[in-house]
Amino acid sequence: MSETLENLYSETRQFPPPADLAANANVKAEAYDEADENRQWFWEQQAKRLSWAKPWEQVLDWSNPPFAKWFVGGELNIAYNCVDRHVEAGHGDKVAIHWEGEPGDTRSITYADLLKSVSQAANTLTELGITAGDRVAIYLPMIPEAAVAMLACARIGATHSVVFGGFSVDALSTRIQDADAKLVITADGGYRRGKPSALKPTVDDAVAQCPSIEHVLVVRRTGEDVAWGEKDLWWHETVEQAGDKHEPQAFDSEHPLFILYTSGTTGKPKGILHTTGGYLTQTSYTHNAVFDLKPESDVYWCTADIGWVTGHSYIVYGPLSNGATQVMYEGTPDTPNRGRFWEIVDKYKVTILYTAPTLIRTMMKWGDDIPAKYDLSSLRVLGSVGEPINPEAWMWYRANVGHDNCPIVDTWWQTETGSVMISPLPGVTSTKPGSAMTALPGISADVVDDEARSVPNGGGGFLVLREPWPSMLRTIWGDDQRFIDTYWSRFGKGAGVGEDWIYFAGDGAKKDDDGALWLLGRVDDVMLISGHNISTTEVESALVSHPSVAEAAVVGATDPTTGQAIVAFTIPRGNVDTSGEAGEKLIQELRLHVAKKLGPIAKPRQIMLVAELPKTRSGKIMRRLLKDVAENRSLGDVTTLQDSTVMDLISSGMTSTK
Ligand code: 6R9
Repeated sequence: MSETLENLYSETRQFPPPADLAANANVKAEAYDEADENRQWFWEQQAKRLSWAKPWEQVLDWSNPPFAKWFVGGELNIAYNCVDRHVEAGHGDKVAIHWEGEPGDTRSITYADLLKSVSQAANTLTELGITAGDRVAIYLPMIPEAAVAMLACARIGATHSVVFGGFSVDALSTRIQDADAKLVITADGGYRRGKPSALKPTVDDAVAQCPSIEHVLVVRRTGEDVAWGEKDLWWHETVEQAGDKHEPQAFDSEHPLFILYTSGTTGKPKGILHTTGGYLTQTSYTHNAVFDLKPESDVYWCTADIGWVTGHSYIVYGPLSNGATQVMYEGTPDTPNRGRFWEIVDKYKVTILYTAPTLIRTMMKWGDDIPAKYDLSSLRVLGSVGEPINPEAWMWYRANVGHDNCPIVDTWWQTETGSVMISPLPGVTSTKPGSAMTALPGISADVVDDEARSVPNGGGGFLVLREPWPSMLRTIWGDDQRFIDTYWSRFGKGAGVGEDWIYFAGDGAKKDDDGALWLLGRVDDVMLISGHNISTTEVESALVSHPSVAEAAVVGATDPTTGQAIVAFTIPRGNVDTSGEAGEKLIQELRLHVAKKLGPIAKPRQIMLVAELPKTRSGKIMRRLLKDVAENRSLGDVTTLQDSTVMDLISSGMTSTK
């Protein structure tokens, strides 16, 4: 049985960078060679983007692998780098955040305003007894206070642990307990789908199970009634009344900055730990390089939630360390109508948009006529993150949002990597729809077979990282052994082979004939069909390339003859007739379409037409649950689903579309 992936999909379209963007790009092609010549020297140059209170003595200490230390002996304050220094440089009046509430209320926050709020919050946290090294849980909607709370923690050296505002009591309390947090910062609620959505009751129930919590700091957002206990304090009665001067103290480069939990498919959530100097160096560098950020003229918008790593690195730390002006939006893309995103792009003249494939496919489903109603001509760079982007969704994004001339940067990275690792550079790379292309300068990514041998162009296997990088996770909070077992024991020294430590990312990937990288989804999701390893991503992309399909999720279900068989859940585009015979006809057509694109081995045994797919809050399809449906099992853990009613919809639709 071969363990490497079949290489089924081929793509020949290619788009060079626009000439004017290439001519003025922040990062040019030479960067790759410079970094290849001397990786540590390269990262040392990038660290100079930041303001250090004390210089480092050593770039990288890798004497105790896989535990890395970057910029050893250096000291800096993250909040100073993200806020104060821009004010000191005369940019106090510059807007840091154009915030747009879902009901239409807005706030424009300058760097001077941000300095005031972060200083006040830092003073309040200190008064509440929070000191360097303490953990603070943050459970907030997408309001500016979320960024302020994170920066205030960073300013005083407290380690934040942000938990998605949609997670349940159990998810919140296990994360608080694992981190042993002393304080929770939350809100009465936030706005979602046109209504206030309460948060405080969840916190109350969670805190009842968490004796470590001494105080709960509550932002008033919706004004709805909340129960009030003795640990509770209002943000507006504390932070907003506090002194607005606060002297930032420098912390060691390896001081813990945050813990962020990733759920994974099995076991308890892993608390991914990030530290200070290396993390900020790489988020700042990549935000500048990958988006070609021009802080004086760009308006940047990342649509992620702050509870996802993308919100940490590319709403808070990357953009603010670079002095960017950005948009932050509280709500859902279809409130009050399906044009809300494009209305925001038009209103703030957004130039750089960073979003997820799930949203792009949703917009495809809603129809081309919606973005066409708005003026999107301000856009100049488009980004994608979170999942492989199907080539047809990429093409749709380029044509309907990027007016056929914005480079698309498909950025591969993980909570664990802290910042972007694989991506085109918008002024350098000729992009191919669906490919994340190449590792960034200073990053060593490879695709290997099951014996850690680099696969040749045209081959497929496992994505690995061969060299440590500045924003790498330092460990799993409280569990060094699990850190070693999960990421470092599959290949290389940690697996008892050779001298090198090799990071196992858990993703399947292939190199095309030109050596460009294609991400193929989690290795756990790979299907084994009659002895062939086939990626879910490739079959999904083949389905999405049919004009009637907006979105597809594919799983391998146990099959008596083939071992596993392909079962596809497919969302038709808005205008497609799926009733009765038309639906049956479409299903047959789709099966043939996949066989034609990828070969008969990839032909789905069964296709179901569905209205929605189960997704996490960061938009990743939960194939594990679909597999339960396909194999007629009762559903596993659904606590991290964005919308738990989706599974009822899918299970009940099963029989009629078989
Ligand atoms: C940033 C983030 C990490 C996993 C990762 C991979 C998938 C993310 C991707 C991508 C293909 C991309 N992923 N970006 N797959 N192309 N551009 O998403 O972090 O939530 O920890 O997820 O997401 O499978 O391993 P996280």
